Amino acid sequence: MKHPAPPRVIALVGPQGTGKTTLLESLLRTTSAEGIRAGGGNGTASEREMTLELTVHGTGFLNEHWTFIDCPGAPEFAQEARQALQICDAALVVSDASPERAAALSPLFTFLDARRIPHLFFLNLLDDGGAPVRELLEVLQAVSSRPLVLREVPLREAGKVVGVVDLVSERAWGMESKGPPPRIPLPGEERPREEEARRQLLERLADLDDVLLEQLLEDKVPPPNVLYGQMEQALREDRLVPVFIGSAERGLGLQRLLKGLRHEVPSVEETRARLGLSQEGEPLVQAFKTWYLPHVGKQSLVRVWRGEVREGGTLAGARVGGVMRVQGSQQEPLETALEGEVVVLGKLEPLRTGDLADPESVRHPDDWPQAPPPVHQLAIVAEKRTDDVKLTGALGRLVEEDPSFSVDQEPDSQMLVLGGQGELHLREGLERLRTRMRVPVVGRPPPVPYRETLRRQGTHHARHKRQSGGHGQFGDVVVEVQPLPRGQGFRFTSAVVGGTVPRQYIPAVEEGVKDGLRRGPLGFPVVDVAVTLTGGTYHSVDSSDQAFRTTGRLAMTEILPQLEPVLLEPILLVDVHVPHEATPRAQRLVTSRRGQILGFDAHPELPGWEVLTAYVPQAEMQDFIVELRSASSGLGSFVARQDHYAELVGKQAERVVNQQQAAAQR
Ligand SMILES: Nc1nc2c(ncn2[C@@H]2O[C@H](COP(=O)(O)OP(=O)(O)OP(=O)(O)O)[C@@H](O)[C@H]2O)c(=O)[nH]1
Ligand SMILES: [Mg+2]
Repeated sequence: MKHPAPPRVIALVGPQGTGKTTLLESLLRTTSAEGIRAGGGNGTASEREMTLELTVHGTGFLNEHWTFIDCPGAPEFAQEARQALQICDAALVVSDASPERAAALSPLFTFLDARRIPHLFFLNLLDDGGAPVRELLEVLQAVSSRPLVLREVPLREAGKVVGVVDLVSERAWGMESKGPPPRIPLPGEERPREEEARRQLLERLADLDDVLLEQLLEDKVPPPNVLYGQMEQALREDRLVPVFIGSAERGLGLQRLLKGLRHEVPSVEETRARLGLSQEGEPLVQAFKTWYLPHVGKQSLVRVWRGEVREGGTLAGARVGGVMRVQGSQQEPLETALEGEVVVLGKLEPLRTGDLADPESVRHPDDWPQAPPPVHQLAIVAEKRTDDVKLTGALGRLVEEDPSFSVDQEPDSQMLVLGGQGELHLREGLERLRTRMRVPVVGRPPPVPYRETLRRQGTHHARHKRQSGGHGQFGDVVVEVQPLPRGQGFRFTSAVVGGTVPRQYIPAVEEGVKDGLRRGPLGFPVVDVAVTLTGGTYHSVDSSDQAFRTTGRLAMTEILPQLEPVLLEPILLVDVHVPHEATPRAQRLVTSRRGQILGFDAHPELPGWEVLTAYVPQAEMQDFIVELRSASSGLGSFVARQDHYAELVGKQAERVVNQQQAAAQR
């Protein structure tokens, strides 16, 4: 039996809320998958919500199979989209026609261009009126290293868009309702504009093709089929980005888009070659998403790169516990998954997202997109104490499902801290812990690791003496305490001469001093101090390690309050990434958060973006991302790392100390 041609896989990507899900629904309606709602639920278009997780939908068009992966557009969920992009044959970038979208498209184009992922562009929301398409394209061109080549222009009647004109064939089509769109005549007065746009298209193509360039110079224009062929080739080689136009909601330009996909999107063989995967060999799959379902366990969403996969077969040395076709939130068991298909595989424990697996082995490709560092954190505890043990495992699975979550342990409090890409992302994380992992948790802002140090130096004589029948305890030390410059930590030296404190007890004194510094008079660990043991006395029977350790601690608790303790707060070095237009607002935000701006520069990778570098107190970073996003149309982000500690005095310091003392009394 001859298998049908393998499906081709398209990832729908683009800025948030530009109509990707709407477009998918319209495409499904136009093609064979009649009446399926891409969003999963069964609400109407007006209740459509932003996409948080990718969904997979298969359909057929003109006897060919297609798999569409609808990806979230929100930057908080960008990792989902990047993972889908890694395994698709082509990306379909959907954006509405507004110049402000350039900033949002910049990271996406940069990703696609760097990885040489063929992509097409659908300019959506071409409704009544609308912006002049060619002007808009010039704005967007600034953020794409590949030429954006307009393939169609809108046809307007009395200011209303009524159809699209294909610039290659110079034919016009009207709105689609049920079947294919009607051919409509191209009115004479539209001709000059159409011809001008066509001339630009040919020039763009000629830039990529010397033969065409010569022909054009001799005023010879090749026939449409030759031009279509050249464009197919150029897309496959990722040398240009064809731009289709239309309206997802009103059914404009959809058939033209589907035909464009049909002719121009590379096949699975070509994609395999692009990714450097060999054509010959045993079955090969790649996981691009992983999830855990209650009662079902682990499921891996994979693309089959080579061969066939069967339930009960072997992959990554493990048994394939089920092969399922996916359609939105529905799954349906399959006997065999064929080359090129996207399917769910059950219970493949060794397989992690990104992994390539053949029957015996598994490897993680170096170029699998790395998750961005977290920008928002919550300290979390299980709602029920009895879930504490389950929590660690649940968090591990959550990070496996979405590597843009991270889990750390806060060193001072030992609390578990869940990091993520924003408020919404973390809320989604907690929700998944509750529903999929069955461990309800509560999250709250993580503690700030304050420290304290001293402003004065001093000497202190401490004695610990206890007589309680039998053996007593006796320790006696003289210590000198000195503040050190910032960042020097803790230093202990002994300057004891003549054995006034016998050598064997000195380490115990140091331990005791450290005990005493663990929680200073303000309630935080004491740092940047030097302690010198200068003398003391001992008792031949009652002295012991334990007694000297207690004495060391006592010396600290007695002397520290007299040496002007001062609070230290952690300061982060923060690189804030924002679209150029948002830089002044980001700057104001940093300043209002007691930040100190160190400078700004053009972003090294993203056209149209800037990097603002600043010192910001960690205490001010708690919901920084929330305000940064609202100051930058949802696009801004940052990378922060601990840099140094700085003194904090006055009202703010008082508040911190009072809170710490109140917490200690609870
Ligand atoms: N007027 C008009 N509205 C549209 C069109 N396409 C989408 N919309 C509307 O735009 C809004 C966002 O559409 P979605 O399809 O959810 O956008 P999305 O790109 O999937 O959004 P995210 O998944 O959050 O990135 C919805 O209210 C749609 O009804 C269009 O062609 N014309
Ligand atoms: Mg969506």
